[in-house]
Amino acid sequence: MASKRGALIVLEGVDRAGKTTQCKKLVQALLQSGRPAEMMRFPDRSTTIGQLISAYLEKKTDLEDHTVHLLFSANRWELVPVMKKKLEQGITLVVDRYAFSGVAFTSAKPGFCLDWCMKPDVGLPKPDLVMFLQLNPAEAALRGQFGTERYETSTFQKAVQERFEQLMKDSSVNWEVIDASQNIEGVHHDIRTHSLNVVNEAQNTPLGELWQ
Ligand code: ADP
Ligand code: 2DT
Repeated sequence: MASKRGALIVLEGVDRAGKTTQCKKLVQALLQSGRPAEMMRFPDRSTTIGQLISAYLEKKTDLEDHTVHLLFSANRWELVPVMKKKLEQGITLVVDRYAFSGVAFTSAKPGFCLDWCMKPDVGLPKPDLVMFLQLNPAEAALRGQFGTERYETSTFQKAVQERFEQLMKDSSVNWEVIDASQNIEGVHHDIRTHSLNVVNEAQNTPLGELWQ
C-alpha cells in the first residue's frame, strides 16, 4: 500500500501580513508534533529562472509584463517534481506564496484579467489549504515601511488585495481567512488548528490539480 502523503499548505496575503513568520512557526510546530514538514517559498530565487525574477523584483532589469508572469509560473512548474516527491514521501509542504500571488499581482497591472493570469498555473499541485492572512494597510504600516522592491507601494498593494478578494470567491479552492492583526502566537494558533485538520485529512486523499 502507498504511504500516506503530506499536505500542501499555502500562506498568502499582502506585504507584511506575517506569511514568512507564520510559515516558519508552522513547520516548527508540525515537526515538534512528529509530522515531517518543510517550508518552500515562491518565487524561489535560487534557480536560473528565479534569478531572472529576482533581478526584475530588485529593479535591476526590466521585463515585459506577460513575460515575467510566465516566468513566475515557470518557477513553480520547475519545482513540481520536487514538490510531488516530497508530498509522496509524507512530507507536508508549507509554502510562502503560490499561484494566487501570481494571479493577484499580475492582474493588478493595467490590461490583465484574472482569467488570462490563471491559465499558466492550471494543473499545478492543488493546495489542500490556502490561508489568507488578512491585514489592513494601516496595521501593515505599523510593522514597518515598504521595501524598495517592485510592487511595494500602497496603491499597488490595494489593487492586489482586491484581486485576492476576487480569487477567494472560487469555491474550488479550500480558502481560510486568518485574522493577521492578532499577535504572532494568536495567528499561529489559528493556522496550526486549520493545518492539523488538513494534514490528517490529506493523508488519505489524492493530490488535486489546481483550477481544473
Ligand atoms: P510577510 O512575509 O507577509 O511579508 P513577515 O513575516 O516578514 O511578513 O513579517 C513582516 C514584519 O512584521 C516582521 O518584522 C515581523 O516580525 C512582523 N510581524 C509578523 N507577524 C506579526 C504580528 N502578528 N504582529 C506584529 N508584528 C508581526
Ligand atoms: P517576496 O519574495 O518578498 O514574497 O516578494 N509575486 C510573487 C508575483 O508577482 N508573482 C508570483 O507568482 C509570486 C509568487 C509578490 C515576491 C514578490 O513577487 C510577487 C511579491
